[in-house]
Amino acid sequence: MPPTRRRDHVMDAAREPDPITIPGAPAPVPPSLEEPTEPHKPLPPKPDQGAPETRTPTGVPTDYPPETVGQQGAYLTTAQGARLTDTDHSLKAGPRGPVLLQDHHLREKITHFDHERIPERVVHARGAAAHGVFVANGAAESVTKAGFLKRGVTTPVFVRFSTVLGSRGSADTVRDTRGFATKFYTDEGVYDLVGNNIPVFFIQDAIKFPDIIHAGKPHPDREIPQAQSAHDTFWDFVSLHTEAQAHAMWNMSDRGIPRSYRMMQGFGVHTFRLVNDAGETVLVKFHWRPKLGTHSLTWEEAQLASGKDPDFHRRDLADAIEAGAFPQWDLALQVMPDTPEETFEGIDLLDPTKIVPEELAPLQVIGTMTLNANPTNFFAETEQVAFHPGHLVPGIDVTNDALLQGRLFSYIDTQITRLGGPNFAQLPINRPHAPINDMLRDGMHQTAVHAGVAPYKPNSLDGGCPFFAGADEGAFIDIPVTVSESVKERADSRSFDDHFSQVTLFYRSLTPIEQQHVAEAYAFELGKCYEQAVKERQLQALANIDADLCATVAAALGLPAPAPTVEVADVEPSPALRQVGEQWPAEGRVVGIVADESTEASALATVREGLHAAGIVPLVIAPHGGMLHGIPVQRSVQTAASIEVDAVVLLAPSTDPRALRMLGEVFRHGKAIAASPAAADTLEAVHIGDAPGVVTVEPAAAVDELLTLLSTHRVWERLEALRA
Ligand code: HDE
Repeated sequence: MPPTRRRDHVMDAAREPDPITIPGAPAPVPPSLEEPTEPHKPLPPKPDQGAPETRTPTGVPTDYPPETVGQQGAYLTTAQGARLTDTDHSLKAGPRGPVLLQDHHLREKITHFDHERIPERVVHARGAAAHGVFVANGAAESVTKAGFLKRGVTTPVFVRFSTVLGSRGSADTVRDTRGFATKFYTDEGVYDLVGNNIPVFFIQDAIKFPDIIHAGKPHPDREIPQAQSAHDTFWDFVSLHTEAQAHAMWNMSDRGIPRSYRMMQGFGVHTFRLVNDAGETVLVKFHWRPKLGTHSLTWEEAQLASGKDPDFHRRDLADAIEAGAFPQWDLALQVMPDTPEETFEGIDLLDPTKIVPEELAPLQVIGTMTLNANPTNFFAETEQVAFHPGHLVPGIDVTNDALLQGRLFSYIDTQITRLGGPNFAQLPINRPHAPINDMLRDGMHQTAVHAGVAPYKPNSLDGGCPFFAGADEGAFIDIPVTVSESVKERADSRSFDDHFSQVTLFYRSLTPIEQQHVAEAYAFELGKCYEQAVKERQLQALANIDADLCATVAAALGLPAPAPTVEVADVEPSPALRQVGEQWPAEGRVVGIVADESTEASALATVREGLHAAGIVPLVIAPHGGMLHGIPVQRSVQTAASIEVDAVVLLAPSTDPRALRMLGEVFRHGKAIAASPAAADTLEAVHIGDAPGVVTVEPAAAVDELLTLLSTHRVWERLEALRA
């Protein structure tokens, strides 16, 4: 090719070209490419639609790389970045003509929408999550080499709470176990503690998981009932399969209907093995202890909430974090010696239907977790997060618990379907905060651009990289546990055969009002069953647990109470299992302030500010929305519900039946009520004036009175009196 032509070509390209002209066409107007300075901010919610008022600025910035930010630039574009002028009209052959197939924007928009849903989790489908931090106090350093448990180390976390049985759209307050899954983004890789709010499980071996879940899920013919255990197939299974009795009893207790995710304990359930720098091992159980205490709803509240606010727990968590009332949990260990038998005080530590009472192995706090930021996007974070009990870090290892061993297989398997391929660890929420250099390649939704030619080992072409780490470089080394010489068989050890003694222990450890709730729950659930044989078989199981409980439930069902078929165990109660009796901070609770135009502005302001100062979220309730004395009204009598509040301050008299119904419910559910003298007549009108936990006080003293009453969560005395 002649060199002169090439030079000419280069010179031509550098010169500003003449614009193309179209003969006869009007001169084109150049489009403005100037960016708007700011995208429009979303409109603020109306006062009665918004979350309770924010006290402190919320949230830590999430630690995602910039390329993961969903929106870049201010203009609406296609997925390929072409700017758009219109997204409301399809491209048509004239305003009344047919839509043209060539409309790429239309096809892209609808096609993407058609594929917006992914399969929900087969269990734990309904959940809510938050970001936070875990700060270790160093107490665990003697038993584990895990770096994130060293004194003062701060680790980002993401926690997802869930129900087990219901679908993604089911109600939050159903009677069920709650998931409590925590992802620690440690410097040594991700550690997942995938636990529940109940310390025992239904089954002793993972091979039975499909059976218990099929039994608990809606009946396969009509697909009802949703998110409930009150039906024949569930009780059919647990009455036949008596190892499930322990977990079923915990579900029937108040633990099955938590007041809030913020007020739930969490348990690792299985026994884990820890190893320290010296190679010494211990067996441990993990416990999360909420700083706010462990509290529950009443069954009537739970049922009301399912209708009035199916998002009750999800809203509660998000509102509290937005209001700056950051929930906190201590992480604690029960530490047991690692003996060849793997038992402690006669309790088989490989049996996940058993607890170790705290009186035998006390909880030792090893750090504190604070949840301080709501997710930015529910789908990207809460829905796409993928936990796995096999995500371990050096210093923490599994045991031979057959339930745990099966879980180690299940989670990654289900996530490949749910998240559409094997690369979900690259999603921002799942990405470890430690450097990644694996040899996993390609696959659906691969977003990494891997360099090099040798994703195999050994290799010479990539210089032998990646290299193996030794223990000194922080490698995860499986603890060299001796495997006993055994024959291959499908069997459990004999110690797994005791299905009742710990159920008796749990029941006998509860206070009378808690025991009453248990009996009522069985009566409700079995009362919803149709099959006589199922009810009778479950009564037989109750007879083996506690004769009084069995008699109460049998009487409620109108059936005779059977005699036990195994000797009822003589057990030492564990007071640590009770939820009633202790005092807890009231921080993060919600208190309704009922006021109207007759309320003195100063009284409203005093109570509201006093509650704020005590860390309580005030909810102003008035006959109308909008503003009252310059303060935003968060609920009108139409939108207010008793289930939303832990206590009420009545600053205005009322004859509105909706307000009175709410007051009646608050009273029936054992919640504290403080009325100003101006509102005292209303208490008299609904006959609740002189009951325990109902006080008439000047507004200035109302908050102090409530703080005392709220510290026990409910006015138990009143609940007991109402039951008597
Ligand atoms: Fe799970 N469990 N599980 N589980 N589990 C799942 O994993 C499974 C068990 C728990 O918020 C699934 O990604 C088997 C015990 C929580 O994303 C699945 C067995 C405990 C969550 C699965 C168990 C749990 C799950 C469904 C019997 C408490 C929600 C979607 C051996 C210690 C995590 C998914 C989240 C989720 C399997 C028993 C806790 C199917 C086979 C015991 C908190 O993989």
